[in-house]
Amino acid sequence: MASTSHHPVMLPNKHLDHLDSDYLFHLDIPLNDSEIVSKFHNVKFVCIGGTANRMEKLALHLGQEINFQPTGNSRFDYSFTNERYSGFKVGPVFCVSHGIGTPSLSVMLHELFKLLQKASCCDVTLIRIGTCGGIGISPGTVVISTGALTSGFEPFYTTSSLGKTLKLPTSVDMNLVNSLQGCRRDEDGFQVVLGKTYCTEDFYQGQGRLDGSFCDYSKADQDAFLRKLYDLEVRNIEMESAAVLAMAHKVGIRAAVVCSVIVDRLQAELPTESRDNLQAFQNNAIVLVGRHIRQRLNL
Ligand code: DUR
Repeated sequence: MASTSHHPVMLPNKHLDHLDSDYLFHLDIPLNDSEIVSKFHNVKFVCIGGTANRMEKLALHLGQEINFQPTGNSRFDYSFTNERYSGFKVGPVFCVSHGIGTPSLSVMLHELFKLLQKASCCDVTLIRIGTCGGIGISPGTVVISTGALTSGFEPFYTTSSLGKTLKLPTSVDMNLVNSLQGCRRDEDGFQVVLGKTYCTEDFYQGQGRLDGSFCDYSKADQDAFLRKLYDLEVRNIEMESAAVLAMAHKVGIRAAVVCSVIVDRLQAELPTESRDNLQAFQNNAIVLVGRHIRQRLNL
């Protein structure tokens, strides 16, 4: 690693010290199985994204980037797939799916963080690689989040604890953001933009679309909403950034959100590009993160 710092994952939950056994119910990993847990000790990067398929391809791509040599017949040094989530580990990189939205994501992150602590991981970076709608940003562009806003246009991830609303501040590591941005090369056929991300609980009304199953606002209201986001320096909309940035901040793990724009919301509701083009757009974020990981691993 380029950095000489040494930050072990240390979770702010004293109850964890007193559990006899602990099973990661959604990741399907028994934390008292030291053979499995020790496989994760070398993890330095956790890359997360919506779907299992995309995470498997991502792990294979990143494995090639870092010259990962699998042992035996498996292409990964650990993998799991269940009805909820999937994960694929290639050396120091672990790619895990999170589904859609912060509720699905947060369940996975709690368990992932517990796994990282149990495996005594140090200096871990968490990167969400996803898709998003752009605000005045054309499809194919990669947006790196400089912060996340949620409803009310506030920089908090809102959840609940014992029936009370819990607002966790979102926080971004600008060194990580700048380093990711610096991985763009002049010959790349895409732009990289920094901006705030608006994180919603819904794809349709939450993101100001007119084509949900119900909608009680006008086209003029939609225009005003998207314009307001632009004026607040928001450059993209998706459904997970606030929880990624707030939960990672809460447990002291460096995190970033890197998303490929698949539709400019100032131009259209849904993507109009071909499946092949959408695939290529998603690759842009992956290319950038792959270079960052190689650089950080001194490869
Ligand atoms: N996504 C959005 N809005 C968009 C494009 C992509 O939320 O306009 C992301 C976030 C979510 C999934 O996980 O993709 C929804 O399709």
